[in-house]
Amino acid sequence: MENKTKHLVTAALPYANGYLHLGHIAGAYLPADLYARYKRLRNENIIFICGSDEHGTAIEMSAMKDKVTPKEIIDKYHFANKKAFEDLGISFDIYSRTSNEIHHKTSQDFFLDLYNKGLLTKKTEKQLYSEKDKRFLADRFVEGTCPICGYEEARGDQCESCGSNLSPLELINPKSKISGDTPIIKESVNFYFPLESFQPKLEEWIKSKKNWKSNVINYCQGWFKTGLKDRAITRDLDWGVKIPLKDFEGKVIYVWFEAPIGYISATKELFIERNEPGKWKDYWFGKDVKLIHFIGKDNIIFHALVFPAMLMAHGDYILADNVPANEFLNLEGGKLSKSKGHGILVKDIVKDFNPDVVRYTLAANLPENKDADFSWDDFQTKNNNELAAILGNFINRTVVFAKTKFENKIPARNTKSDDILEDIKKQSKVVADCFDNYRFRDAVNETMNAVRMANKYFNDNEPWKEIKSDKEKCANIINNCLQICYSVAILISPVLPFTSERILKILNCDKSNFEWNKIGDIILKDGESLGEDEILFPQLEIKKEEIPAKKIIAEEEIDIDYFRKLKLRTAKIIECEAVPKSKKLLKLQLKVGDKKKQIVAGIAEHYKPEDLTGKTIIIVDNLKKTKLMGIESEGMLLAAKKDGKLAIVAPETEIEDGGEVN
Ligand code: B3M
Ligand code: ZN
Repeated sequence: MENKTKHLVTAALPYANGYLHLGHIAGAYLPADLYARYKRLRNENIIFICGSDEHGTAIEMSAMKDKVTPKEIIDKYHFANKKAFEDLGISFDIYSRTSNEIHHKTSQDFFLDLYNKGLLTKKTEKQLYSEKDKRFLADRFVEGTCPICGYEEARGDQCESCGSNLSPLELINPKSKISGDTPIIKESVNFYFPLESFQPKLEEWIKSKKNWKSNVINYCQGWFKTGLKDRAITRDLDWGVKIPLKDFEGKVIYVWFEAPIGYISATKELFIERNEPGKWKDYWFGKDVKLIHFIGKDNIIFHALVFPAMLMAHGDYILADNVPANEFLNLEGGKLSKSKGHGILVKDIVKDFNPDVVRYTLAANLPENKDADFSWDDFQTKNNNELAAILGNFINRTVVFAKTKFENKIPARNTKSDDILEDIKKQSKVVADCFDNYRFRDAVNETMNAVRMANKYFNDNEPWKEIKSDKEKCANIINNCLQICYSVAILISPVLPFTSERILKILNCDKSNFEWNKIGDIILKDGESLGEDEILFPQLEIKKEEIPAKKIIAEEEIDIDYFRKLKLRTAKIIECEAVPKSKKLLKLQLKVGDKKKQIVAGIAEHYKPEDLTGKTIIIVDNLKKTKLMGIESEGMLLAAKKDGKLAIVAPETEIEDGGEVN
């Protein structure tokens, strides 16, 4: 283990001021996880590092908006995002956070190292300062008119209307976002990192990266052409890692300087947890280490240029072996962006759907070389036509056959190996080649091709016929198919880790042979009992009108007029019955004042029809008519939901139906 190549895999540290959406996952975390899981299966030495990015003005801004402290914001999102990652099966070895002491210390030491080498330059600059707020107004803390396009709400760092990069001083008529105060100009000293002087070294280094993706190389070339500029690496802010020097109180290290150092701090933390505190150095200073940064394309400059330059400046550290950055994921053709409220949140989708289906749909469609699109139609197709029809079908037909014809045992084989097992082994090499070269979409496709081969073997060998004519031959076929089930469990596990576990359970197997190199081997022993079969991927039928709006529209503030558009009324349930063939739906007949209405509600798992008759509830009365399982529904009842519980919302005291709810 020790003298093998080490893989140090990082995924961008998400800001802890918002929930993760599918765009984030497709950009960095899923490809990183696929890679990490695959490498582990190959018994490679690999650690997979991530954590929350918890500094920067964006976080201070969110705190101010919500009238809470930055600490409250980062705690809320750190734990929510950590859980969302776990629910989606993203298998970090550590999910740390940049607010940890160890990170502050590590970044400060890094800063001091460069400072002591005389590499950092001090510059006195004019900055906007609010006497009322008693602080400098960096980047997003100031708003004013854009000097380029005249947009009146341009931010200190950027105009959202014309896209120009701005500095706070360029704004016409600047105002503090905190108090509305008009700031004055005051001088302040900040430190700069000499990025410009690193350009020749960076150019040479990037030139040696023959196997990098062209989108990343082109992006870097673009920067080289414009010419790299020195960068301010400190800010006049409170929230962040303090500058570890006297006379610099009230200033912090710029978030983009310390966040990548977070990869180093998190590695230290991981090995402290593992009781080998000095071991982090084997990775960051080691000879035979591959550092791989998985990121979205908006972070290329920091991972492919700025951070490597920082590491070069410090010396000793290894540099990235690869930065396989992805393009963007769109949703139903539009851009996924949490600020525009147009994203599917991980925490929501994993509640309603099998996380492996989410992983599979995204993995098959990663924005590796160009932007890609997520659509619910595709999600459903992937579940029904690929996961259920190919993978689920093969596992199911095999174990059901063994169950019905061979007493749920593994029938004895009479050959050592068979061509089909060799073919599956060969195919696993094709898949491996895709993983090794960061071609994850292809890896998914080739994985499914292996399962297609397995289905073809089953079909071509017609065990349902052989069982009547040649039971021994049939036993051999089914034994092969069961061995393939085990191989498939290994093969799919980077993409479908939860399903892989379920297959092992169905096979009644442990993980003692769970290694990539054993794909195609004979693992299961004759005569052993199988577990219980189950349907791995039930058919999905997602109706457009059933996709809850909340999944597409993230929480955003609304004004009172928007709320008033909703006509909420009290309604009395006159009759209630179950909808045949549906686990979730009840059909309700309502009286709403002098109107009668029928609605269909997804509450059958929580209420019995007979318990509801006679109750007064609250409905959205002016919802467009729709059909659920062919039944007309003319409104929607209100119910509260949390942690799998559901409770219908009802008036607190007796009140007539038809009453308006405000
Ligand atoms: N937090 C930006 C982002 O979430 C930033 C990444 C830091 S990686 C060191 O896109
Ligand atoms: Zn503008």
